[in-house]
Amino acid sequence: SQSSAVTGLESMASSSNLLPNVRPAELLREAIYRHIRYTLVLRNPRLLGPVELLTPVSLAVRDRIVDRMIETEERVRSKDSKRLYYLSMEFLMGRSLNDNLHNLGITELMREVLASIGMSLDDVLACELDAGLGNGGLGRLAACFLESLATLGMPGYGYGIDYEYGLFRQEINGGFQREKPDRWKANGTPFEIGRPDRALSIPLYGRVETSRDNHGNLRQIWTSQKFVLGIPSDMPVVGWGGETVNFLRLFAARASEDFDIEIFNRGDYIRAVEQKIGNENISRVLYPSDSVMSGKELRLVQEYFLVACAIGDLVRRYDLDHKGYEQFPSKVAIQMNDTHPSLAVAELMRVFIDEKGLEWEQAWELTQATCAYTNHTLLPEALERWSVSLMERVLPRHMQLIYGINHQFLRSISEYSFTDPDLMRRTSIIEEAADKQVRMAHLAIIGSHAVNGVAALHSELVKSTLVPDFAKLWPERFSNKTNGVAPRPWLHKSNPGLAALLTETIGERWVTDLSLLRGLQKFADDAAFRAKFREVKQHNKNRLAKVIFDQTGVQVYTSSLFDVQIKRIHEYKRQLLNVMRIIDQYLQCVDHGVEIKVPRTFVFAGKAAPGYWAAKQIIKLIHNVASVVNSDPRMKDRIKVAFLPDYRVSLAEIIIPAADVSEQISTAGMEASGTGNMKLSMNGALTVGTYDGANIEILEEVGEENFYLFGLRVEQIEEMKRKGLYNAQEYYAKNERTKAVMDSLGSDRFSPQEPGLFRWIVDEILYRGDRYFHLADLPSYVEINESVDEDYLDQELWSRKAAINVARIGKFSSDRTILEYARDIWHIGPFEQPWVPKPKPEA
Ligand code: B1N
Repeated sequence: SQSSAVTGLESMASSSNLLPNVRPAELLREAIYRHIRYTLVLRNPRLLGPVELLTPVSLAVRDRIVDRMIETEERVRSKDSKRLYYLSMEFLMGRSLNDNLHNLGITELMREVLASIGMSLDDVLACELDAGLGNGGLGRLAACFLESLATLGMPGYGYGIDYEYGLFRQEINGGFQREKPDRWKANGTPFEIGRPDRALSIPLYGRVETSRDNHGNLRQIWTSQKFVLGIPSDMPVVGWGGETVNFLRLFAARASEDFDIEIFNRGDYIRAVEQKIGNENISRVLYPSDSVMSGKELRLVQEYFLVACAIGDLVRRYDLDHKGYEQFPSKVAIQMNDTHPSLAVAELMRVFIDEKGLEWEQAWELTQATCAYTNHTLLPEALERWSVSLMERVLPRHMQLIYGINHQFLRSISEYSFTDPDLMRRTSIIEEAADKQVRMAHLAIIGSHAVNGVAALHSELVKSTLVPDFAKLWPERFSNKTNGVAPRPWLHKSNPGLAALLTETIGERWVTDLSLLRGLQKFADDAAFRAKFREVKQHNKNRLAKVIFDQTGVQVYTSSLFDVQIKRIHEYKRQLLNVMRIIDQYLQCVDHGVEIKVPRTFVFAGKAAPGYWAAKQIIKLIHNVASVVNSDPRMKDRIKVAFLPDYRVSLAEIIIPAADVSEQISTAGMEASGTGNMKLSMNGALTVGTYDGANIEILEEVGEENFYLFGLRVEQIEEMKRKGLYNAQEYYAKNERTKAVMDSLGSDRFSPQEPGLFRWIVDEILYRGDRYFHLADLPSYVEINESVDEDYLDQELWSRKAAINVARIGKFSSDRTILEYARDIWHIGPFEQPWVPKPKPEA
């Protein structure tokens, strides 16, 4: 692009002492050569392969980014701007080099430079391992938010953990998932800038003593703690055009000299060193479940480690330029990404009271005005609760503060006890049970001035079903912030064909103002435009077909409809429903001679939590169905099923642009938002979806004639649950095809060599209540797919619908989401960036 190419050029001129009229390509090549020689100490650049070139190429790019990062920091600091800190246990950043080149606008320049030394840029990019420091949607949302913050020129920073091992690598063995450690740092991490000088010492364990301070007041002193060091590294986050470069600060745990002085003093040197090593485990590995809380002590310690590092760091930064804390909430906003960092509430109180000497009332006012909380799930098994006894041992001072917060809260609502004597029990932070628990969502809500859900329906359900008491007490605190995805990585970069077509049709400004895609609307009726649109899709499908063949050996037809379901494997996301529909089509074809009119390629990808047995069995089922269907000559190759292993950001970037149909089929009320749904529609896939999460809003935007809606609504599901009306056996008995599908699972038709393997599915659905309503939704799912087939046969009709999806998807840019958070919750402003739209007044 014109503007970004200029930016790239300037960037290099400003970071180099060479004359500005030296060609940028030469400057860049010189920088790479310098790193090959002086950083890697290698002699002959031309003998290096793509893996060896990745580091020097990345470092040459990083040098240019660093200048912008320093500049950005000077700008924020000189204006004393309010900063937003996004606290998250997960950031799914994916590959950095490509993203950074792209946002700097120097991808083509780098391609040229590498070509001149006989190297392919794409080969080098492909060598980078993903930074997979997250499980799925929640972690990727955090990454998209950082990209949007930088693109919008806002002072917003991520704080996270520098996991040595990210989410496990998934291998498939005989159709079963095997987990392998993800050594993502194995080839170095050129985009992590170490900041050992900013290390922090984090206290853990110990006990609380009461003593008197100089004024004779009682003070609680946390003593005899153990200490671990938090060592920060910064990952630069480059905004579009490179004007603003923010950072994600990740902390690694290192043993501190004085972790447990007593053991050293006792002279037990070996045991002391062992202890030290043990404490470096805090940042060793990401917990691999996104739906069940683990309850393990190490996870609690991780959560506190993140919170204490982040708050220690941001308070230190605040202290550099400010006296006193009155101004704190007008200079600092803290966003808690789910409850995982909700100890921030207690930690801020501890810092204000114990370290800064503030009184309780003022500390509380500042804490509440600073913190805000986003809820991402209603699933009861994912809601965090920590046992009081564990918290008392690991964080005794925090437990005491939480009791104080709870006491003050319960007193404040005591007036309502006359009319609602149960209110205190329901809203208390402490759940009174045999083993007392701390309800982290209650702590987060009470300690925040703003609480939000991630899609309209979800935010309503938060208020009506998750925490109705809090919603009634403080209605003004609750709001919705529908999720979004960043269009630079998920459209402009990953789908260059479509991006070029969009730009040639409506100009380039859509990249930073996605609502402008509306301008495409009229071209959906233009046959020449649709032909080009189809050509782009075909190109992307050809590319995916090669990847499928390389990864799985399955040969797919590039002219078939590509139907994709890519997301974590979970019963509520209902990959099983998808498989049942495939089985139905297969049985209809081979047992009843029903012709399959539209050939389809079913693409699955996703990881199962290692401890989630049912999810792992579903992966096995997909493989077994694939092997039966793919090899049955009676199918005449009309259906192919492929499971792509090791789903991750860089694989999503290849699958999404190639999709014709996007499967978003969760049980209504269970998917908080979804974000893959947005990425797929943005890339011209049509959604087959339930009335759930952000699907509802996508449907509202694209229009029901451009969306394949099916299935029960939340209200229907809630009513059936309430009245005990749902009986899967009735659906089984009254629907022939449903019965045939279930029977095939019970009769080993897809597990001839493994008798009984899928009997559990029959048990779960027919005899254990079918918690996810598979059988209720199967017939309407089958039916809607017949409409899909019919429409796909008319390629002009289909591409019109697909183009309209792209034209009307603008709402789901994370730029829009971030502008709403900034306006309603954070109250941070952008620096002047030419493209930043004025925030729309609230409706
Ligand atoms: O967060 C995404 C949403 O789009 C998805 O609908 C939602 O399922 C996802 C515990 C989670 N909710 N909760 C988690 C992740 C890790 C963990 O340890 C829970 N992830 C979501 C973004 O809003």
